[in-house]
Amino acid sequence: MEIKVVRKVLDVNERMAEQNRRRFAEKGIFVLNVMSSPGSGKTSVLVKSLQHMMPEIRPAVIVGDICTSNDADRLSVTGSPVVQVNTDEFGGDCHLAAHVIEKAAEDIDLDAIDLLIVENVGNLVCPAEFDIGEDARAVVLSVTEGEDKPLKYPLMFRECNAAVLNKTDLLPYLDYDIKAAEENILQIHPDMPVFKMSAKTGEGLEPWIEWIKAQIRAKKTVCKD
Ligand SMILES: Nc1nc2c(ncn2[C@@H]2O[C@H](COP(=O)(O)OP(=O)(O)O)[C@@H](O)[C@H]2O)c(=O)[nH]1
Ligand SMILES: [Mg+2]
Repeated sequence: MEIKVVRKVLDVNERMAEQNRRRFAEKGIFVLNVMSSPGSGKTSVLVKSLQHMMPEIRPAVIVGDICTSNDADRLSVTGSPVVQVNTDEFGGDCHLAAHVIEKAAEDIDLDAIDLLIVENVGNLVCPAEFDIGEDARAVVLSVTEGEDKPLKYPLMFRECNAAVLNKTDLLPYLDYDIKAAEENILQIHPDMPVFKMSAKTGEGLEPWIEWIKAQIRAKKTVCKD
C-alpha cells in the first residue's frame, strides 16, 4: 500500500516534469538542476558563473531553501532574475518538485532567457529522486566533505551529467585526496565531466562555463529543428 502511494506521488511529479520540459523546450531554454549537500558552494559557484556568463548568456535562477531568501539576495547581485522558493510553504520538503518549478517559472519572462538554473534544496539524497523537467543535472561536491561521498550517495552521482569539485583553494590546508575523490565519482558514473574549481578565487571556472554554454547551444539547435 505504501509503495503504491509513493509511486503515485512520483507519477504525478513525472507528468508535471514532462509538462515543464515541453514548455521550456518551446522557448529553447536549457534548464540545469544544481544539487549538493548544504554548504558545498552551490550559490557561490552560481554567483561566479553568472558573473562570467552575462550578458552573453541571459539566465534566470530558481533557488530552493526550506527558509530564508538569503541565496536569492546573493544571486540577485549579479543582475540575473531570481525567484526564491521556500519549501516550508510546501511542507518543508527537502527537494524541489516539478509543480513547484512550474509555479516559480510564472514569475520569469521565459522569452527573455536562454538558461534556467535551479539551485535545489541542499541535500545529497532526495533531490536526485525528483525530475523537475530539467535538461541536465550537476552535483557540487566540496573538498571539505570527504572523498567517499560519491560512494555513499551513488544515486546523486549516477543521475547527474556533470560534477563540480569546489573549494580547491582549501586543498593546501586539508588531507584531501582529490584524485581519489575524482576516481570515486567516475566509479559511480564513468565519463562524467568533473570540474575542479574554487568559487572563491575563480580558478578552474572556465571549463565549467564552456560546458554550460555548449549545452545551451545544443538545446537551441535541437529546439530549432
Ligand atoms: N574557501 C572557499 N569557500 C567557499 C567556496 N565556495 C563556497 N565557499 C563558502 O562555503 C560556504 C557555503 O557556500 P554556499 O555558496 O552558501 O553553499 P550552498 O549551501 O551549497 O549554496 C560559504 O561560507 C562560502 O563562502 C570556495 O570555493 N572556497
Ligand atoms: Mg545555496
